[in-house]
Order: sequence, then structure tokens, then C-alpha cells
Amino acid sequence: MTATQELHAAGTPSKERMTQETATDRLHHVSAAAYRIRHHALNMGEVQGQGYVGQALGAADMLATVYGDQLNFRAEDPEWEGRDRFLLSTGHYAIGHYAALAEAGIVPVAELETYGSDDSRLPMSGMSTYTPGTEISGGSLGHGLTIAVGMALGLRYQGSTARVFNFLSDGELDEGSTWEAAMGAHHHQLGNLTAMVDINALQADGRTDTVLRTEPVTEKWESFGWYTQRVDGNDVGALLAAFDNAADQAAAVGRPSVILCDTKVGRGVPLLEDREKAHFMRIEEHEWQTCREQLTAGFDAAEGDTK
Ligand SMILES: Cc1ncc(C[n+]2csc(CCOP(=O)(O)OP(=O)(O)O)c2C)c(N)n1
Ligand SMILES: [Mg+2]
Repeated sequence: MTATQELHAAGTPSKERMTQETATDRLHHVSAAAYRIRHHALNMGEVQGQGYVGQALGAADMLATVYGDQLNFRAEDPEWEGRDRFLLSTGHYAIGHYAALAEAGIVPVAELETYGSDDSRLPMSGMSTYTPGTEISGGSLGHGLTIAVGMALGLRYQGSTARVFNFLSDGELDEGSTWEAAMGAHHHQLGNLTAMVDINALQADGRTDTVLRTEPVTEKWESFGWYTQRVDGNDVGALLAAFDNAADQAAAVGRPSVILCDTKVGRGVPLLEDREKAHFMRIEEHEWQTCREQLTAGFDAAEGDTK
């Protein structure tokens, strides 16, 4: 078995085991999970020949950090009452989420190849009624954080220690409802709520700064009363530190926490990183294998650097 094949077989160790790992092991564990998420995403994209592959590659490190290190869940019982809730606002990021659910052991890896087919549990846009481990039907952008606020409040009333995580895109910052929810979370001092925003500087109609300028984003969240961190969303070490801070500090001071993650669409596959039409990518039949090879070569080189 090669090192890469071993990685594909490895799966995710339990949370208990994670706590015993050293910082370096933790970094390797999450980086390897991100690699597998990207690999799954390419395989799913190939089923349809096109799709939101660039977002999955860009957000893989965020998803790997959350599912591989932060979330408290039971793979064999996705509806376990004590679970942390992960809400995907952006239904069009479903490929990335399914890959993360497979990595988490909630969806079998073999099932990923049914993505987008009739009768599949993995529809092209994320829907809670179809897919285990999927809390909401996202896709109507700007609603995820509002639901997350309600859930966080409800869990607190119930005396639950479960946390709520909401994954948003930078396009969702154009939505007024996102900011109403942000105000509500601060008002209710929801320390059990963590939002992460994928700032890939892109939207359906072009670059975020040309569609509707949202910067300065950091200052906006701060002024809404949130504990705010901004990190390179493709740097696993930075993500781990930010999520640790969010867990410690936000809960301690009873205010919601946001992690603003600057990411690159197509990250890890040079062929896709500079595609012009990046929101919904068309990838030619002969390109998929090249994509996988580039991904593996980049991962092996990065791992070699840290050994
Ligand atoms: C309320 C709402 N308005 C418009 C859309 C259409 N839409 C689908 S994806 C998208 C882009 C949103 O920005 P972002 O998620 O940052 O795009 P990406 O980074 O994936 O390119 C839009 C406008 C939608 N799904 N929901
Ligand atoms: Mg975007």
C-alpha cells in the first residue's frame, strides 16, 4: 500500500483519541482529511462532468477542520440529541459537504458516486430530508444563520452544551437576513454559536468586490458584537488555532464567534485554481485524471515538507 492509498483507507479517529494527539499529529490528521475531501469532491464532480467543484476544493480545509477536529457527533447515530449542529447555508456547496460526511463516516464513501442521480440520498443541492447528517436545506442564501440563531437559543433553553456551527459564503453577506441574525446572536449572547465564512472573493455573477462590496468584513462583524477572527482558510494550522480560540473565548465571554476564512477556489488543483468561470465549473473528460494527479502531487509535496 502506498502512503496515499493508506490515507484513503484511514478514516477519522474518535474525538477522544484526537485529544491525546500532539499538535503535529493533529495538523497531519486534518490535512489528510482535507486531501481526502478534495479527492472525493473530484470523483463526485466527474459523475456530472461539471458543478461546484471549485468551492469544495476551496473549502476542504475548513470542512476537514470542523468534521475532523471540532464537531462532536456520532457517526452511527447522526441524529443523536447531544450532537453539535453543522448548518450548511450554501446548498450549492453540497459536494464539499457530502465529501466531509463521508470523511466523518456518516455517509459511506461508496455512496458518493450516486451524487446527483435519481433516487440518490445526495442531491445536487444540500437537503435535510435526503441526507443523513444534514441539518437544514440550504440554498436559499441568507437563511442559515437565522436558523442557527434559533437552534443555538433553543439548545441553551434546553440546557444542552451542544454547539451550533454555521457555514456561510461571502455571497451570503449580501443578504440583509444574515445581518439581522448577527444582531440577534449578539443580543442573546450566543456563545454556543460559531459562524465560518468562506471568503473566496467570488459569487455567481463575478468577483464579490464587483457585485456588492462587503469589505471591510472584519470590522463589520466586530461592530455587530461578534468575537471575530480572520485567517487564511487554506492553512490548517491557522484554522485549528482559530477554532480553538472560538471554543475557548466565545464561550467564556458569552458572545458568538465568527471565523472569516480567505480561501482560493479550486485550491490544491492548479489546473482549476485559475479557471475564469469558477462559480460553476465545466471540466473536460480528459482533465479529471490530471486534476487528481495534481492534487496528490501537491499533497505529497506538502507532507514531505513537514516530515
Ligand atoms: C436568496 C438567493 N438569491 C440568489 C441565489 C442564486 N445564487 C446561487 S449561488 C449564488 C452565489 C452566491 O455567492 P457565493 O456563495 O459566495 O458564490 P460562490 O463563492 O459559490 O461562487 C447565487 C446568487 C440563491 N441561491 N439564493
Ligand atoms: Mg463566494
